[in-house]
Amino acid sequence: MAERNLRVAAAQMGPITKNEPKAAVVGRLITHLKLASEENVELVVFPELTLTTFFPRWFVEDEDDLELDSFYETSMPSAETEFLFSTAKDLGIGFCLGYAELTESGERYNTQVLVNGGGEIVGKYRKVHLPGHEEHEPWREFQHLERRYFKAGGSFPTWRAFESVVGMAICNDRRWSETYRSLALGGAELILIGYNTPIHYAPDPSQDRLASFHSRLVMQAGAYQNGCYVIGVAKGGIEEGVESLSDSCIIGPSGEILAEAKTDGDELIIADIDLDICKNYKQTLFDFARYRKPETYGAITNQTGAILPEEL
Ligand code: CDT
Repeated sequence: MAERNLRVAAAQMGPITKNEPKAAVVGRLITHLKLASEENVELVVFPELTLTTFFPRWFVEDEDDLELDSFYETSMPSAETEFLFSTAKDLGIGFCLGYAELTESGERYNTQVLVNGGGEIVGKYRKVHLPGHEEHEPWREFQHLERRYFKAGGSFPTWRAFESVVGMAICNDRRWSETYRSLALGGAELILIGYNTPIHYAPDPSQDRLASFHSRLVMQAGAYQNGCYVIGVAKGGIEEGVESLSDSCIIGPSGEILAEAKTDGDELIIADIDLDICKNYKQTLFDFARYRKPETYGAITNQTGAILPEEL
């Protein structure tokens, strides 16, 4: 059997200001692609909502507001991203790009696409777990209105690409073990996750100092428990006064970190991965077909909140 080695990169982004034109952002993405090409990278992963500032931090009352619409793409490639697609195709590099999607019927999603080395979109994922709140909450230092500006996606698909099986997840999805297990049940060996994680968590600021630890904890556990590689990619640094976690990293099926970002800005980190190592885990300790007990996991799909035993 031929070896399945892949050189992958996490293309971390530093802050994007509210007024930064998408064309300027695309220029930064292309700088990443060119660097990646010099290093013979085959797949580059960009963050969640890569093309703009993280706009859910502001309240906009009217959803038909044109300024709000300017953060969304109505097609992909869009006019502004066409050059990204053609450059990647010329370089023969695949990529994963997060963006805000506005459909023809007016639905809004937090979306990520997977593009192969030939410039074709081979997969589209819409974020399932939308964190934050729906209404303006003035007591917060900044808003987190993803639940106002996006509709939730409805599945965790996987695709055959890059001689592997690939799945995607977006930011808050990475904190939920169901995400990784759903993708791994679709055969995922490689899980691509873009994120924007404000370090300050208003409902419980005691978690602020743990932002980096929690981000690694969930992605490393997800990788190990499912025998997958995980590529976690941040848009980090201080953006419009709000500090977000950087800490992009590439994690192996052992749960170990193979490469990690050292800065809070635009930074490309690279790892050589051997996809066949996934089998070491998927065919032993986490041999799902042999060891899983789905008949005992009914609560996972039948209920959302906890149901406690009756009080005595
Ligand atoms: N973008 C995103 O999903 N961020 C969330 C912030 C959580 S608090 C509202 C995250 O889980 O990192």
